[in-house]
Amino acid sequence: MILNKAQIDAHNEKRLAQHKRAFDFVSGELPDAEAIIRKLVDFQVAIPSWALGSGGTRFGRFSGGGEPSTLEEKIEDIGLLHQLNRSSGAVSLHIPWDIPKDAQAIKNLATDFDLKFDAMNSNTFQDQKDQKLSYKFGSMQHVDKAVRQQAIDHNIEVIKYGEELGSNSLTVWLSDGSCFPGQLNFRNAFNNTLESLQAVYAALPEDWKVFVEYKAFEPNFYSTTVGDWGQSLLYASKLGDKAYTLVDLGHHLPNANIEQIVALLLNEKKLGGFHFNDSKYGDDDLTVGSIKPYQLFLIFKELVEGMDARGMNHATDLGWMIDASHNVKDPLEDLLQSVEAIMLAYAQALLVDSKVLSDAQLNNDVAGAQEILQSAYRTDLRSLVAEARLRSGAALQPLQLFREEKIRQQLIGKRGTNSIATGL
Ligand code: PSV
Ligand code: MN
Ligand code: MN
Repeated sequence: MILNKAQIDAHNEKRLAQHKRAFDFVSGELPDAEAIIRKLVDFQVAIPSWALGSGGTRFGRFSGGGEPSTLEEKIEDIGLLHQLNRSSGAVSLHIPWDIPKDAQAIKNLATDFDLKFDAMNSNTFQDQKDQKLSYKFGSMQHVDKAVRQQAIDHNIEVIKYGEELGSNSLTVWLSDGSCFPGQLNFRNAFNNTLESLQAVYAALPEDWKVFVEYKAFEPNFYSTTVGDWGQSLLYASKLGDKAYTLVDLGHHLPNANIEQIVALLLNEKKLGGFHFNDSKYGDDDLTVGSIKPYQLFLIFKELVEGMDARGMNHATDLGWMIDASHNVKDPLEDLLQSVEAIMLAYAQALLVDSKVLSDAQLNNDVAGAQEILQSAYRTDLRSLVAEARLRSGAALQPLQLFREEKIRQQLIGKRGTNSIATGL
């Protein structure tokens, strides 16, 4: 392991007095800081195996060096993140980018780092070497039944890998759609996709869930067959109780009210998974909370309220994953920032007194309701998030520790400057 407990302890020791001052100041003002801290300690967000190298754009890729080039190294990187913040305790694999050749060995390695396997992701949006039929004109929607069958078989294979690793969910994101009017018969594309998804659903183990991820556009720019939450909800409803919608924050048309979508999907018991990222224009996959942190807070407020209304466990009853990756930052620093933004928004959402808010709503007190939300959002809870880390044995300031211990330089020393992570 690149980092040991003594290094984390020494880092925390140096910052403890300053941290305590900030924490006592804030927690003294809160009605129940302890309850928030307990929830923060439990909350874990999965790291996708494809976010550990610099990636992102179609136009160029600039590796900062020391990227993990095997699945084992990717798990080591996620283990390192988890040591630093104790909130990244799960891995989400993309097949075939990260095929576990020896599943038991990979599982053991993950256990050494205290990591679980979250949702498995299939990939029928690219052609792979040695693949028989092409997905150029779609996969599950394809006019040729043989292509559809190939896509079904691939998803079933992904489930098999997941079973070996102890995962219990499959995320299906399809790039299927069309680029020009007339290219596709919408109804046929929908029905073919439904039939294909039904075949995958039939192969799901008893305790598994399938998440149908939607996306408005890209790589198809005229229509997408699972293009929005309505279409995803239709598929999930027709498939059955084990099928859910997955919301990726970057997959909406500009200015969509994502918090309302989340509230309604939870209300319908059909929200299953979540991909965090941020964007200014489209599916930008930028660091969580870097562009629209208030929107992130509003989404979390709906998640907390909706899950509480249904008696759900925040930490385990939805599949939480970061789906961000780009070109200009160290991917590990970037992921630390994303996790921090998620924990902060979650903490702020937990601060909202739903009873007081509900009273304001029942009285049509519009200004009062806005004050309640904004005062939670404007409360600086960074020291609470740090306290949760401290209590779980992580670093008070993960990013600083990453830099102090020159971890990237160590990774470059081990893996070289030219190592390339597989993925996007
Ligand atoms: C597609 O844009 C997506 O959000 C899906 O979740 C994919 O699995 C992931 O990005 C990586 O391409
Ligand atoms: Mn996604
Ligand atoms: Mn995406």
